[in-house]
Amino acid sequence: MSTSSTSEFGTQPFTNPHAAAYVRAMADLTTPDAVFWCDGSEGERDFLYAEAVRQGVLLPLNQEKLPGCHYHRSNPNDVARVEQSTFICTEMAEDAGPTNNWADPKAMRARLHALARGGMKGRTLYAIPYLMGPPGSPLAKVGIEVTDSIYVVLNMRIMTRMGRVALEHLGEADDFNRGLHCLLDCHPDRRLICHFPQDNEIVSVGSGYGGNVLLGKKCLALRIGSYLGRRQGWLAEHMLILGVESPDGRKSYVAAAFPSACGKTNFAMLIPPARFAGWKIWTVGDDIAWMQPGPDGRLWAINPEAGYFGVAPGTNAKTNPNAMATIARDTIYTNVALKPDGTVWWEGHDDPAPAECLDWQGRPWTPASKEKAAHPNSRFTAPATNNPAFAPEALDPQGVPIDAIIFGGRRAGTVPLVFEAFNWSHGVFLGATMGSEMTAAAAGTVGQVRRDPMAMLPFCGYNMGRYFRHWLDMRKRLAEPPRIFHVNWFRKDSEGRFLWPGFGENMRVLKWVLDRCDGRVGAVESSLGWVPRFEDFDTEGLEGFDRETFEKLQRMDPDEWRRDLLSTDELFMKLYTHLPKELVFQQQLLVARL
Ligand code: OXD
Ligand code: MN
Repeated sequence: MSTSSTSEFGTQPFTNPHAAAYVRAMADLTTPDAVFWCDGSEGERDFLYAEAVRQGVLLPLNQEKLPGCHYHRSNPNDVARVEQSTFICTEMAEDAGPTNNWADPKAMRARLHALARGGMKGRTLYAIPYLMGPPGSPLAKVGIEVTDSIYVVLNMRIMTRMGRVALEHLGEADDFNRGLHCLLDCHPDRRLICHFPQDNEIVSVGSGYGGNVLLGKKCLALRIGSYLGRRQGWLAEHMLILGVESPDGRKSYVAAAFPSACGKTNFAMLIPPARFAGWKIWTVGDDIAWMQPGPDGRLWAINPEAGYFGVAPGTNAKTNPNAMATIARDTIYTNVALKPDGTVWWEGHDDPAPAECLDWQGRPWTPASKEKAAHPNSRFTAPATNNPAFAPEALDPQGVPIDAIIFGGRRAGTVPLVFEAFNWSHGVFLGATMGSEMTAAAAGTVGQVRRDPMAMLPFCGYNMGRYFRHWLDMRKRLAEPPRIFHVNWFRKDSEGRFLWPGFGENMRVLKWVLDRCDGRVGAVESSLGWVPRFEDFDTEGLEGFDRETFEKLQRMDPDEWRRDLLSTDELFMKLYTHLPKELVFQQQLLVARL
């Protein structure tokens, strides 16, 4: 095994002895033909894109229409996160808790090493140093990912602060996440995404899908991050962060948790409707928030990521103009359709369906084809700084102070458009009991409602009961806690039509949320929480939206809620041994109010 000899790039081993020793140990295990030490430079980027094109991993797109953009097709069996193959490996099974797959660390490590042994023969090992969070942030964390996928390297370049900046942040320390990724033969039987939170280590084999292999994202920023957050007194959450600037120049910040593929990216990049002239939304992050109490007793948040790994289908100039501008350059498209002119298309694109193209599997496709041209979980990977609404505060090491937290699921029925928690522990209860219909972001039954506490069901790296306790305990360290809200953009009428237009119009909900935070409006007490009065809810310019529609959207049917509570009960029973009593009391109070 030699250091990469194909170019001047990739030849400089890391000077941090612990990082270099980890890479060498992984190379000894996986026996690649060469080791490529990434430094994150521009020259290296150009070299790696050329190399990925040469290998056929990426296809350059039409450089006039989509400058700097590339196209990738994954193995058709490898298109989403695989929750059934994702493990938390802790000494005690109860540390992983009943909502995670648990495995004994020694046995799992032996299994993984047997799979990875010699697994990079004939290939190049890329050693990627990366930083999650703005350089200099007290919350920022370093990871070293070792991978044999050049696609992973190029995606990590977009999604994280990759290269020297990470090694500089690390200095001489040994405090970094160790991550091994090995494609193997990409067979579902040999696909395992394993976390060793007690060792700050990740091993992912047998997949090339982003959520399984861009180890900084779900694996470090959420699963390992949530574990570290509990020990160190902070929160790692599946939340977007946005800034709302009012016409007088004041900025407020909101963090919002929605399950995967439920519109976090769209909400984070929202453009207010004409009615809100002078208002502006700024994107701090679209998927992950790391939050800790500041010296002022407020909750401060950073986005640990540097890019967006967004769902392509449904993205267009109406649903998300900022995303369309963001992905017009320097973007990697995965599993979308490829048009003859070297541009891309997906269901819900602005352009009409092409007369002919290649579908996400490379098969000829026409509008008469029965299957979709783009995979429902096809993705774009794009730099956050491309976003016209990118908030400069996203670069601030201290982050932004959060005024409101919003929880939301995708629910065709039962759940009103918006309501506010009575207090912090009621808000934690609302987050803990969130339900949502499953989407294509994970392998499973799309459309089935499941409890997805705080949108963290697939991402909480430890016992969910203890996670709720940690949330409740945070209150003691917050002199000025954010207010907590629950929203549902997806309620339908009896004919199956959406009752709420969503997208930019969600600004109206945001306005009510901020009016509540600033004490500008009252609210009505309901069984579920504080709800808006129609008079306080801005509907000006919202065509055809009247009091009756508002009431349908806000309707609360006690019978539907009692049915919903049965599935909350199921979750609570599952977590019984570690479930904080406060949440049981909150549930009893809700039952009493119903
Ligand atoms: C994502 C997800 O990719 O949640 O962000 O699956
Ligand atoms: Mn996500």
